[in-house]
Amino acid sequence: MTAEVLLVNTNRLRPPVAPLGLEYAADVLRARGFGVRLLDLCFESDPGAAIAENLRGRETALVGLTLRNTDDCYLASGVDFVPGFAGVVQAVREQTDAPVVIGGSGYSVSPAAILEATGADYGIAGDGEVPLAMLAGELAQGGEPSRLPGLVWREKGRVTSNRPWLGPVAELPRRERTLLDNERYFAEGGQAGIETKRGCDQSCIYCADPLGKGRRVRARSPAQVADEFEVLLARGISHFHLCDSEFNVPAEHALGVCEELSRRGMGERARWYTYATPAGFTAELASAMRRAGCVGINFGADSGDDRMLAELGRGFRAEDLWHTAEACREAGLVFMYDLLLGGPGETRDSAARTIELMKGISPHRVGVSLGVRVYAGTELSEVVRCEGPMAHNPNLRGKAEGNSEFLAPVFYLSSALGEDAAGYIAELVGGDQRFFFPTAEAGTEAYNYSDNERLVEAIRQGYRGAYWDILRRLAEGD
Ligand code: B12
Repeated sequence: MTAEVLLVNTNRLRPPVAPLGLEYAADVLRARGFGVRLLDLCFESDPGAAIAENLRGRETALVGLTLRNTDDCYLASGVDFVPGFAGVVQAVREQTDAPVVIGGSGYSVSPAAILEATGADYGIAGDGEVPLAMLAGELAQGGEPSRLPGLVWREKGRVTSNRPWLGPVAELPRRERTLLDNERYFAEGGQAGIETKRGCDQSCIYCADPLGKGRRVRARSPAQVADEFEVLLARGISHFHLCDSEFNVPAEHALGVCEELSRRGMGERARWYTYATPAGFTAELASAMRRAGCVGINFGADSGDDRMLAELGRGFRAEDLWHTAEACREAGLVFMYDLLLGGPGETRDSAARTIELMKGISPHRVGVSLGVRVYAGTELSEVVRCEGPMAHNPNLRGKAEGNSEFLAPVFYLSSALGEDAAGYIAELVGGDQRFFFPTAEAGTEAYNYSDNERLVEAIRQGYRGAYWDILRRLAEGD
């Protein structure tokens, strides 16, 4: 019998979010003839013991570990997950001589630095399914893997990397969704993830998504997406969150998916949520989404100030936020606007204008993030470099020293907001219940989904759906 590939989920946050990437990787590995087993540390009370037990006395060809989040990306809390992940890699190493490979959406924001920090043998940046199967094949044959797409490895003491795999996702095998305990994730996490495409062609200066997923959109066919809904619905899973960067990029694909979902009666059978951009969002798309089972949308609005929207590289204007809101209301969709305050050029005036606009438009909820996480390879990281030595940059918060790869949480917070930026924003929000504004003092449960007990309890009581919408319903007694 050939040795199996062991896939390890290291994300233990609550509510639990299923590691979709591992599930998709398993489909490709199996299609290429590999045996696959899962160790889901999310549901293990003693991860160290579970690792030892899983690896003891078993032939293992390769161990793949996923890192979904490097940190919680919140300035107010600034929780760093990389040290814990490095500990898990170490624990695996102690139990096996099999090659250790790491990957994931968190891993892909800083692949070389995380390979160094963890001591894993290989990393795969970006899409993982095909490169992981290729690597497993190459290693099984004693081959030389250094030409594989997305591979990150050490050569003569230096970390080297290849470009990510950016092939057609529509040609990947059918998504079986059989690796994980999806029913348990639904019962405890309140939703299941589904991807309709990868990649994003928008030019938001702070976003790391295009680095890992590419700038060219690689779509799955509407029928493939609908099939995946069917697979999960058949197991009693009824609430979904799309895992696209932005569902309506491009709008034609979004419309095509909606048509297929409507044709299969998803409007009556499924309830789903998604991220979307206000750029080019139309009433036609809103009503198509509603007919297809969409119930709520989280828009990355970022700002209500035209100058700031331009600074952040957004492709819309403040006025569009009114039209988007109107389209959602007409279609009967619940929606929220996510703000990203404190970026380059933010002033007390631009922040005040943004909060005022939000109060005027009155989306169902407004999420406020203060401080923009800086990632290597983004335009924002170039802005930071141009501003001189990081340690003396008045616009940086978090780990500004000895962190030139931006791996530890570090945030841009425009000094023009003043010493007490959080206090100022809190004053502007003025206790308005429609706003989620996490602060260090009040705790971040108001909006952070990382170990959020309020959400865990609500889901236990039967709430389902996007977390912002569950928090909204809790507040409104809905
Ligand atoms: C949808 C989404 C959510 C939804 C999830 C809904 C659901 N049911 O799945 C919600 C809203 C709940 C959410 C919450 C959070 N999220 Co989120 N989320 C996303 C998003 C848009 C998609 C994630 C996804 O599933 N993608 C699809 C899968 C298939 O892709 P993937 O996971 O990347 O896997 C591929 C590769 O990474 C690789 N791979 C994965 N694992 C492995 C393992 C090995 C061994 C290998 C080789 C390869 C590999 O192969 C896979 C297939 O190609 C991403 C951004 C993005 N565009 O990916 C952010 C993202 C992952 N989230 C992020 C964050 C910060 C969070 C929160 C911590 C926010 C918070 N503070 O509340 C929480 C954490 C929740 C939790 N429990 O972990 C960040 C992480 C950034 C970072 N620095 O690490 C991201 C990248 C967004 C961003 N750019 O800031 N999120």
